[in-house]
Amino acid sequence: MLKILGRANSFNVRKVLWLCDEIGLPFEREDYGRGFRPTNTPEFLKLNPVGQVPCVIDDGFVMRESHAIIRCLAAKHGATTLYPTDLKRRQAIEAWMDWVAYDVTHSMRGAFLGGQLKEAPWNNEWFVAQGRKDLTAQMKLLDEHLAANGPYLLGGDFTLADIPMGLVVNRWFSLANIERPAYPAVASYYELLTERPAYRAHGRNGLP
Ligand SMILES: N[C@@H](CCC(=O)N[C@@H](CS)C(=O)NCC(=O)O)C(=O)O
Repeated sequence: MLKILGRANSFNVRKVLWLCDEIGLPFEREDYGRGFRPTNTPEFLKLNPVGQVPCVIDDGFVMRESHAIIRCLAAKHGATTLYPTDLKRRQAIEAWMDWVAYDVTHSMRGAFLGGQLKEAPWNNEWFVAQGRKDLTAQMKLLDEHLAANGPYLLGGDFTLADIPMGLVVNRWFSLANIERPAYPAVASYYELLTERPAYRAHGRNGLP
């Protein structure tokens, strides 16, 4: 059975848990990461040299990086609506995933890790202000995209791109101390995703 190493409250582990529930893939999970078993031991680093969760073991095959993991599992299990074989559609899905993994994650370091959790080194005043500003601009862009092309990122179908973005949107609405403009298409997207049991279990589940 698929083994997921990582705490269930981790932003990136939650993407894998959501995908597994979404496609009905059974798994076992072991708690690793902050507050649980350490990820800097030689044993864990042999599995994931960057010492982060999630790390997933599929019949002896070890995977790391949440987006690469969910793409691999969706392809392996023939989830072709979530991750189509058509290369143009696939490219559009991966583009949104990469945007979240790089640009939006960077903004959230300031807005969330620094501004909300007050974690060093992200709690630098300038970095927090910049993260809030960038994240707000990114949510505006998302709002415009969804209003014109929604209700999901790729239009009518829920795809793999909506998994990282669903986590981002949940975090956006969980942020305190931020001036949050009303973005109606983002709000509707949040409600639409909430209809999915797997999102309620791992995305909009009370955690930021
Ligand atoms: N790019 C990586 C980022 C993974 C990451 O940042 N994981 C965090 C949890 S969300 C982590 O391992 N933090 C250290 C810890 O929990 O001990 C991915 O997408 O998998």
